[in-house]
Amino acid sequence: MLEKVNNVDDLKKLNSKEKEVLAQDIREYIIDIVSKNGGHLASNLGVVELTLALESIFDTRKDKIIWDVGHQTYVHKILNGRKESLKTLRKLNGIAGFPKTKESETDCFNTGHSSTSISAAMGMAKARDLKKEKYSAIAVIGDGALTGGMALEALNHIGSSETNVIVILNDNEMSISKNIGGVNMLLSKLRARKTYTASNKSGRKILDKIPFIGSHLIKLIQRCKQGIKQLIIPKMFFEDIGLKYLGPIDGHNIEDMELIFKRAKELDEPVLIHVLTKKGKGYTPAEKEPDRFHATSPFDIETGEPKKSKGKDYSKVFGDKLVKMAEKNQKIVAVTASMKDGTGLREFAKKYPDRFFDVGIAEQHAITFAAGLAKEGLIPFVPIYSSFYQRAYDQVIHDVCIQKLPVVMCVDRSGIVGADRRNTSRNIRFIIF
Ligand SMILES: Cc1ncc(C[n+]2csc(CCOP(=O)(O)OP(=O)(O)O)c2C)c(N)n1
Repeated sequence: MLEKVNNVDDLKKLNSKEKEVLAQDIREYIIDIVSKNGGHLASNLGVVELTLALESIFDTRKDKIIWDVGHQTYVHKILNGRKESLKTLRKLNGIAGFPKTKESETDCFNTGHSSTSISAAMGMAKARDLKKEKYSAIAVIGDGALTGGMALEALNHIGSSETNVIVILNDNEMSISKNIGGVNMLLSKLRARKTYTASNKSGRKILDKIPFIGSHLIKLIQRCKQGIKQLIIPKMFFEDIGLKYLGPIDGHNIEDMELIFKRAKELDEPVLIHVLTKKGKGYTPAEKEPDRFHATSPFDIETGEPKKSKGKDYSKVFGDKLVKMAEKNQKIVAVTASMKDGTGLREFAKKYPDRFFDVGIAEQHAITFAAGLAKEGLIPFVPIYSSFYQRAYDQVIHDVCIQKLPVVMCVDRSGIVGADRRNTSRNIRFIIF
């Protein structure tokens, strides 16, 4: 099927069964490439059906789909003119691993740093309305990225705007590691609800046809449902801050998603569609260890084992040393912004769970939180990749440096990174505080 599909027009001609076959082909294609070149695997496998449904209902040549972080856009690239060039992923002068406006008009906004998509979609929607144009503005954001302050700031703005912006929450219960925090607690209550399916909708159609009684019955059921919702999810959060909540919906059922996307497209208000997906879907090693397969080096498809065993890198040296120092000094604590593994803190978290804090994708909060810890006599270590430290410049200066607080800022990935070197100005950066 993938041989027949070269662009979104080919996709739009397929029926549901054919799209399912295509989804399988795309998975195999991505696994094959990433096993050879390395790349972001688990997140891409999780959004195959979601991407097919989105690109079937919307038109990326006109509508604006902004993928948060953007590490999960391989399927989008395959459908939008870059099927062959995906083979050059992580190669010198090869295709970018993230959306790039320079690469295609269908990549409508560059992403990379988390939690920006809702703000950008809101900006595009407002521009559309002012210019009296017609297109949809859609942010696709993961449950991990939703923990970032910017995403919450944008939701706050959208809620009072009456602007048609569609937020698709791609909820796989994972950031890079297991997602944590209050937002995750809220989502787990919503996940527990019955999923919205095409058959729910057809049930409604049948009721609709019964004259008089039908509409009354629907209203009654809706009132009861609302009552139950309020009981289970106090105040409904998203609806209370002004977004229509649709879902949860099975993110691997293309037909169901297409129905709900069509509905959202017609609404004249901000909508949040809660889509449930499985990270690593369709490749057993990645389903079992989605964190290891979030971003991977080349691996053996049969076993899932890396082709080259990983040597001791700077993060490992740092992590081991910190564990040793923490044995001797009880005041040492560690803070991460959703990067426990990448920054070498796995051992520390295991050994000292009470002294380890994963605050979500929240670099700004991480630094000021560490400032609070330091002010009260603890010694916080905060390892953050150099690129993401940018998020917290203000907190570093205003909350830590000016008050001369002993927060230990550990900046890694501040150099030229091998496989990612093309186009990645974000990797060539030195931070001196
Ligand atoms: C500001 C910032 N901090 C950290 C990261 C590193 N990072 C990349 S993806 C990711 C997890 C994203 O989780 P989620 O949004 O749920 O997407 P998923 O991969 O689960 O689909 C993190 C922490 C980042 N891209 N930006």
